[in-house]
Amino acid sequence: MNDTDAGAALLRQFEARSPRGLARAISYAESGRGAQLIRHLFARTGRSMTIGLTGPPGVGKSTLSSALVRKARSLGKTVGVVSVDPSSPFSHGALLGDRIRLTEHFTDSGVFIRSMASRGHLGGLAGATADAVLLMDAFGLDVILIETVGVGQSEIEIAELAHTTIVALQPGSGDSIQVLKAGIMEVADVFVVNKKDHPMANQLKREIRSMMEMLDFSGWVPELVMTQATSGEGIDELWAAIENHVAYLQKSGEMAEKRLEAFTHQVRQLALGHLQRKLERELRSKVAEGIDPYAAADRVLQSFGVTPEGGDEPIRPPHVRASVKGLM
Ligand SMILES: Nc1nc2c(ncn2[C@@H]2O[C@H](COP(=O)(O)OP(=O)(O)OP(=O)(O)O)[C@@H](O)[C@H]2O)c(=O)[nH]1
Ligand SMILES: [Mg+2]
Repeated sequence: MNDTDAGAALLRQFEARSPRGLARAISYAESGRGAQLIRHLFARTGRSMTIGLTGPPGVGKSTLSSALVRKARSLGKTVGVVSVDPSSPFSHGALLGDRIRLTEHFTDSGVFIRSMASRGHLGGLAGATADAVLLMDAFGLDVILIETVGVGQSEIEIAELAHTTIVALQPGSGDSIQVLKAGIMEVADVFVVNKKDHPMANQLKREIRSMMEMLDFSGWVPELVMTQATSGEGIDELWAAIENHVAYLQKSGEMAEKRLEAFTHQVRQLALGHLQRKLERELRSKVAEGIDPYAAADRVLQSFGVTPEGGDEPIRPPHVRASVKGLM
């Protein structure tokens, strides 16, 4: 069977709303062969509510995911969960943990769970994840949850993909300082202090509150919710916070911007992936010539047909929604 036949069979399976079809479609996309499929299905996307859930290792993301899935199911919504491990492609420890926390949903046909590593995809972590989200959306799932461990860049990417970004933190871990340093503060739509059964939980809540006072938010001000994911405490409040944010996005007209942002993000990642490959080839052939780095860069760019641009305007990333008071 050649690739086109396989693609057509896959599309039929997908259209028959077979979960296996969705699973195979995501595998296809994951191995960098998703373009044709996405082209076919893209017109059907744009209906799902997309929630990003990020935070440090062990904070309780998967336990929270599982509780959120339960909540969404109780409201009759179908759910897709994508858990992304942006760390080593060879370590599946986190993914294994994710699956264990989600086992209660495995037999529910209204829940589709997918773990993925992101190696090999043209658009990196975001590329593979963005494709999975598009496919789940086209498949007709109502809610899509993207879980990713926060290791710097990944939460920023999630914030660009998701409509609502939840940042989970845990007491007694110095998490609030970490958040401040990594610039995660500015991407959170909802903060969750999980493990509220921990004695330091209230202190963390106060720390986040005072960090928030240092920021100017344009529009939405992040909500802060305390949860105990293991018992389900606070999950109703967390769901309400998500719904409040979605309602805000719809009312303010920012939902359209969000969708465009996610779209642009994926296009940027794809284009950058192509450019980077081309660049690597050019670098190999142009660099070892004993010229200065600026001249070498100019030459590389010329071979792209690009005239180097001047200017020292800072590039403001689109996901940044808040600024530090008194700084900007
Ligand atoms: N005490 C307490 N423990 C919790 C709570 N929520 C989760 N845990 C425990 O914390 C541990 C980690 O939970 P996970 O849900 O796997 O955390 P995670 O953030 O998905 O972890 P990684 O995917 O490995 O980054 C597990 O042993 C959970 O049972 C909570 O509210 N209170
Ligand atoms: Mg997990």
